[in-house]
Amino acid sequence: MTQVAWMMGSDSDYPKLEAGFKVLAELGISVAGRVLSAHRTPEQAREFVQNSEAAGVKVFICAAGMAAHLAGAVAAHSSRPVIGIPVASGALNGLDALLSTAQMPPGVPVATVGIDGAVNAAVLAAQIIGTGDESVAKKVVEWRASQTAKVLEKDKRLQEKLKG
Ligand code: RP5
Repeated sequence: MTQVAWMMGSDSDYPKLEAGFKVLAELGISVAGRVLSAHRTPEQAREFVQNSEAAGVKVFICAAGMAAHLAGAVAAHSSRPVIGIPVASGALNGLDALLSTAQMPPGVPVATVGIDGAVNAAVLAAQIIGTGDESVAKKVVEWRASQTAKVLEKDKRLQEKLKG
């Protein structure tokens, strides 16, 4: 069963998202990825959201650039949590997408991560799923510990360099 439905406004967004897909795979979370646009394929996007929700998807992740209304449109059609990723593209390089994604009307939240924040979106989705699934919660803790180990390793390398 698909746990996360990850929509993006264009296939040109995917390179910015790939690292997040990798994190979900590391955490053993099943994901369906689709190119669907709030403006260019509104009917297909709505249909996908409704079918995904009926099939038991737990969290939606929506990534889009420019006037990024995909996450908001999905939130309007679903009662599942929606995580929005503003993608840096176009003349304003993501600031437009950040404001369009984050600034939702009261009652229809989109949990917005930073510009191009695909990894954080994946971790947040896993944390949400982990509230009802102990094995996912445990994997998130292990993944965070591996991040800690990586940073400590970087510190060690710097200390060695500084020693000369
Ligand atoms: C947005 O417009 C997409 O999410 C993408 O960030 C941007 C450019 O889309 P393409 O012209 O590459 O399809 O809707």
